[in-house]
Amino acid sequence: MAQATRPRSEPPPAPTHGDNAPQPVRSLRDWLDHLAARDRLAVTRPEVGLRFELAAIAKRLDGRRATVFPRPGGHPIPVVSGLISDRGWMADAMGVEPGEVIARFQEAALNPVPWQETKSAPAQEVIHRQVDLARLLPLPTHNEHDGGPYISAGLMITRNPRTGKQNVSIHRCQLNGPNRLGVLLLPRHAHMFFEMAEQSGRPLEAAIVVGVDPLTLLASQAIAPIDTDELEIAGALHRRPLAVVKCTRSELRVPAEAEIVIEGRFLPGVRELEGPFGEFPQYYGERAERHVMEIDAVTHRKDAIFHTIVGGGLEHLLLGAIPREATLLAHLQRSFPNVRDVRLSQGGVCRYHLYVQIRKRQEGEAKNIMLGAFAGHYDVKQVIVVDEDVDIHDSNEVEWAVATRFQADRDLVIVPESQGSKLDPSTRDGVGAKMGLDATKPLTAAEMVFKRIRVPGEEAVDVEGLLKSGRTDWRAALKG
Ligand SMILES: Cc1cc2nc3c(=O)[nH]c(=O)nc-3n(C[C@H](O)[C@H](O)[C@H](O)COP(=O)(O)O)c2cc1C
Ligand SMILES: [Mn+2]
Repeated sequence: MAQATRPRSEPPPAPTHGDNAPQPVRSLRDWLDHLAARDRLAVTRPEVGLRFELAAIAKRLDGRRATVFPRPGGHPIPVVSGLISDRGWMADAMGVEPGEVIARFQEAALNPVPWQETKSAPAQEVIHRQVDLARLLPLPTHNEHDGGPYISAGLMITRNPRTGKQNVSIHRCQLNGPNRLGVLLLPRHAHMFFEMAEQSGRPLEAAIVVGVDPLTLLASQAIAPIDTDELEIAGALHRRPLAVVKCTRSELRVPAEAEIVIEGRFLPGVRELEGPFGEFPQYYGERAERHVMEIDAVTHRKDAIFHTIVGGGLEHLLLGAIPREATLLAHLQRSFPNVRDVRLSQGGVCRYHLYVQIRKRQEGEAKNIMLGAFAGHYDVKQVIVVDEDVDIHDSNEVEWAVATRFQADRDLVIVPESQGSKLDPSTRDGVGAKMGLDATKPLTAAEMVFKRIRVPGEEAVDVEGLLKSGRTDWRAALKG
């Protein structure tokens, strides 16, 4: 997509953080260019159907390519999905090595960069005050039993009614009427602000920002204290202040480079049915009475792009995993400096199963570490602790450690009836058990007992050079 417009008051160029160091990505369009240059972007034929067909294609390409859908369902605004399919892609977006992603996120979360306001913004090139969302935007329906078309990749910007500080989070938004959305607000920051507003009988102003770069999306998932503005974490990830613009109907500030902004407010005393919706554990989030947002205005770029996240896809999983890993690692390392790395496994829906790699110093400490991890986030349901010779980025390695270093009568910890994830259908409304597995070697084991087999020279040997290229005629080869 051509870069047709630029903000008139662009922030100054960023200071570099090293000679020729790769720079963080700053806009959705730059990111699409980056993906296209690496053969990680697919463009479909025009007019793919918004109901299921679009999600079906995005899902099939999940993990390999992001997808651009021109004229989806005949709508002039294109849709993009699958912006992050891989942790390596997020490293590229940050401008760091894959092994540095967690540390970079921790650094950004600890050193937020205040945003910079601009007067005119690409996000407001076109302004609609007569709002019919289904007509203005290409809203897709993803899963078989979803309650309707959804906005699934919008940053919900709200403000603390008491302090004025902004918050950013992502919430599923079901189309409930031409200018009404049913929104799932789990009890975190946006929900808290809404309760403050509702108690005084007032609406809560909100803006939904669709079409931002992957770092701003990631920042929205930071597990930060209340009154930490996640747009400032986005600034830190960008290594320069994020340009923001004031909304046309409220005091909220939104990313100026965004593709689309939906302005409105949550209504006090109003609830409407929302759901079901296909969620990250690969099950449906239930249909229930939820908060309602009424929309007053939609603004967008002249040639706007709409972003959708297919529930349970890698984009959804990784956006949650990276900030959680950053928080869990920092949390564990405060008490256990010998914790080296953590990983929320993909099979554990990037939320429930945590691998912890330690440099073991003391028998029994793996069990203390498990308990620390359960306390670190209530979603964590299973913790496997391994030694530093086990690669926790490879689930097969972790399973091997469990297979050969773990005995259930001695190395298993179960905490019954504790708080878990309400989206885990095996819990009783979020009440379930925790399980910890100590798969570390005993410190006192005789050296040869846990010595991993190794063929000397296996890594170094030049196999390609030694194999005659493509030759399969073994009889002729043996004759010399
Ligand atoms: C794609 C995606 C969809 C999400 N949907 C919801 C949702 O519908 N409701 C919700 O409360 N949280 C949802 N979340 C999680 C929140 O956005 C996340 O926990 C956020 O960090 C909360 O911000 P806060 O701590 O500032 O309140 C979603 C996250 C992602 C990545
Ligand atoms: Mn927050």
